[in-house]
Amino acid sequence: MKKLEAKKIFNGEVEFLFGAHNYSQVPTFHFPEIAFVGSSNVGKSSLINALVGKKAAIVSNTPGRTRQLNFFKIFGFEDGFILVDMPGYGFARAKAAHVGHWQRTSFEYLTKRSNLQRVFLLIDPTKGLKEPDLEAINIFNTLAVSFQIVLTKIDKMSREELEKAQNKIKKQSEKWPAVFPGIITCSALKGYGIMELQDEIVRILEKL
Ligand SMILES: Nc1nc2c(ncn2[C@@H]2O[C@H](COP(=O)(O)OP(=O)(O)O)[C@@H](O)[C@H]2O)c(=O)[nH]1
Ligand SMILES: [Mg+2]
Repeated sequence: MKKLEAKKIFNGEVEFLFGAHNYSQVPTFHFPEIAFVGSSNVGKSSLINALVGKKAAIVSNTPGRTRQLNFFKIFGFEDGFILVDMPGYGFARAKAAHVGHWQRTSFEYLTKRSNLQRVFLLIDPTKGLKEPDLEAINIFNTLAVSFQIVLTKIDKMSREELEKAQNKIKKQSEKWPAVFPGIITCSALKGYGIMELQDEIVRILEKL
């Protein structure tokens, strides 16, 4: 897929479908879904906005919406596909009884959704992998949920710092069976890596 075509797909019509508090509220769709997961403030909503070139996900930043799963439909490719803006985690298996309702909802979504084609796990490279990230990765590996690492906010680092952080995560990822190879680096603020991520999503859709 040519870069221009991917860009055209993402710059076309996008619609906020709904926000779900419970997994049971989420209808069964036959459109492919791509989910964006990560800790609060890692930049999930900003990245979705950057991908679609408009303020689509801003709606999820309004109070009450941040603990929902927010579904955005992009119409420009075949019958359309869906980007899912997830609430910030973490999941703590050992403390299942104490895990918040919205975290359980996320967990249920990520593990039950048959049309979920890829999970992008966002990591802030200035912080590296934290305990909640490792817990999520553990769950993905255990349940064979295919996920790919996206380093966000790379505008905050020098090239050398980024390379160092990226190498460290790459090394850690060698032990993860469910990780999709290739770390994507981007900045929603500066637009770096956005086209690459658009291309990656289109590649996922083309393979279906
Ligand atoms: N410097 C920088 N800041 C960013 C970037 N993406 C998001 N932010 C900021 O990080 C904060 C959290 O972003 P948001 O998208 O709401 O994160 P979410 O909680 O994961 O949805 C906001 O203040 C954003 O402006 C980025 O690429 N670079
Ligand atoms: Mg958000």
